[in-house]
Amino acid sequence: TAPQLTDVHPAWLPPEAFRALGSRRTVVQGTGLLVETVRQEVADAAARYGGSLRQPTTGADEPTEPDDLVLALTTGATVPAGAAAVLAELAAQTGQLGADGFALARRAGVTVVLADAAPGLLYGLFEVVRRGEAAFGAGFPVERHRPAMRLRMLNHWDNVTVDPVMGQVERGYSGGSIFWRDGALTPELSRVRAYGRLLAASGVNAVTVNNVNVHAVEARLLTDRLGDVAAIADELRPYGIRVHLSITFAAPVTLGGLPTADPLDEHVRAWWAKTTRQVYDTIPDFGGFVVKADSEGQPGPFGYGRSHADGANVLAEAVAPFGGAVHWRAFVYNHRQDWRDRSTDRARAAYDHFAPLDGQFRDNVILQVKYGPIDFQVREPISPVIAAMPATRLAVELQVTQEYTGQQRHVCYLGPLWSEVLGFGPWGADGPSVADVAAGRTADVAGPPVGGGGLAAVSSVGDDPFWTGHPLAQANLYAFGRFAWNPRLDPLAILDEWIDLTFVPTATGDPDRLRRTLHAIMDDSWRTYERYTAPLGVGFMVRPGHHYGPDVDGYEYTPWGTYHFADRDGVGVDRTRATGTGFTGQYPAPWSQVYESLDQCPDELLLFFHHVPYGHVLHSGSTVIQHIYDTHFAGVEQVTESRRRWAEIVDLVDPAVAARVGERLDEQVRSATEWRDQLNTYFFRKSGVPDAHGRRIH
Ligand code: BDP
Repeated sequence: TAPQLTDVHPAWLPPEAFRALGSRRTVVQGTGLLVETVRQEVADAAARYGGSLRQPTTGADEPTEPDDLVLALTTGATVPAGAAAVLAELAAQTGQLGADGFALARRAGVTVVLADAAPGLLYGLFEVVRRGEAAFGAGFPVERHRPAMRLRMLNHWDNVTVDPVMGQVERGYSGGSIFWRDGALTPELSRVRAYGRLLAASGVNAVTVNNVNVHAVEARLLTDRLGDVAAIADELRPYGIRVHLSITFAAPVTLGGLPTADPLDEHVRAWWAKTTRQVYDTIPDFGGFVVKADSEGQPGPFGYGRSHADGANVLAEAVAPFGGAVHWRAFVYNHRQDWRDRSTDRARAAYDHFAPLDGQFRDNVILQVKYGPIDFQVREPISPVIAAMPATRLAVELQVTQEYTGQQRHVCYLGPLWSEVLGFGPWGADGPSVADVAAGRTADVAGPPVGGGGLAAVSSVGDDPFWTGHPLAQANLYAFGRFAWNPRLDPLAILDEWIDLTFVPTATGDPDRLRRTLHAIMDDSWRTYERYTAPLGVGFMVRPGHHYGPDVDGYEYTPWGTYHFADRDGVGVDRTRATGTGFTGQYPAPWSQVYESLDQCPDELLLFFHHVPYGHVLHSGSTVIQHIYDTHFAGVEQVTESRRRWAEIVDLVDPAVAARVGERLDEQVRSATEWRDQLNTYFFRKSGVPDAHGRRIH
């Protein structure tokens, strides 16, 4: 049964979102767990809105009254009458629907969803829900829908126990873990089921249930606490979501009692093989492992003088017989560097470590690469690793949890950022895009086909009643799933989808006003956030440790490798080949040249690639210093305007949602003002250049 939760506020997909579907006559044909999920969804909606769910008959399948909606597997002996013509049309077309794909059409007053496999039927159902009445209006020809990415994964950075420094969810801003409570499996498994439903409705099909920084208790999820993982898998399976685990590379030592975790040691290989077999005995559809190795204190193959290919391959060999995958993260860098040594550059690290290993990973290793070379900043160039490993399956990693983008206290809709990232052409605008690499469709480029690892992201969900802390942050979770399904979608159309599916218009009130205003608050909120925080791609300037709020020099004299190099004359990181760290040389043409060149480098990335004087004139015509002042004043004005707009629609939303959003907007105004004042003051004092408009800066 689809959980009807009363103690949490619905995210997208409250019952009203099913009104159009639920008031129709529907037949669902097929068998299996996910088909039963579809049937149950339809039955619940029909019970609420007066429609009906017909059981298909065998043989001559003629309903007494015609169906409005047919959901059927193409593999059945017969399809319900209303779908026959669509099936014939589909059969005449080329190309498979695949396990997750579906065909959707409306003909002769019948809406038809056909799928070759049950997951496709479930995704088709949610597409019908998304369209609402439009799915039952004018007829339309057969549309074929297939996800661009085979793997659409959320990584939870959840700890089973509460970490004294990080809390329970590392970089979590939505309360405790949705999976774990008080050191044990959560008693609220219905909530896990409801979460799976939300994810399926946006297209996600995989999760990891624990933090990539694996502590002692969490390590045991692989062995004696595997039953807890199986229980989560049982809740998510009806919605087509496979469970994965983050594991520690040291497990053969810490859990297995072996003297070494050397990936080339026979006993270590045997231990991984045996342990993995037990996992699959317990969870036959287990997805695989996610590994953070030799990074920020996690153990890895370097400790044994082995390469990351050696490390990943031993695990890949263990999961291969079961069809599993190893997600090996490329986020590897030295976090204990000498900040006085300008020759080291953290941006270079992932490429330096991994590009030479191209071609050495087993087929079922997916190298998971953060979209930028540093760490989920509000603005970064694309990681050069994405273009550097044609013989490796790459996945691109995004951050849905808003660690560096306002921590779910600020409205920051990330759809436009991700759209830019996914649409970017690492080999130039005419070549394949980042999304093509993740989807594995670059066969048109010279050389072997690359990529195909899919899209992964760090999750933002916790046990908070609004799921994501800030109710409007749900839009990011939804958008992630939609982009993993189709990276070409318009981020603002996704935003409207989310608004319509979440704030379903009531009979009273003015739905357009609500939608228009929410859209206006959210559509440009990522760029607004960028305006009042670190300028022109330079990144960081956040408070050390928790990363919330401004601290311009917070990381400047630390070993973490995240510097801005501001002095009395200028600011920015020289990453050129000519005079800097040489990072620009990691890009193929044309970007290596574009980024190297002070004239061609895009404004928004200028300080990522170049150290320039404050008087340097941007393409926009403004100087760097004046740009800093102007954007920081503008950013705060925009946030203030958003808060004013929210006050206008507050009567149209649930009072609890209204209270939570209102309180967060107040905090956003306060925080943005603090960012503005600290940044402007800092750069005014460093440069001595007054604001051209005479605004007050201390
Ligand atoms: C950084 C986070 C840290 C994570 C790390 C990672 O600050 O908590 O452990 O990323 O991705 O952004 O492993």
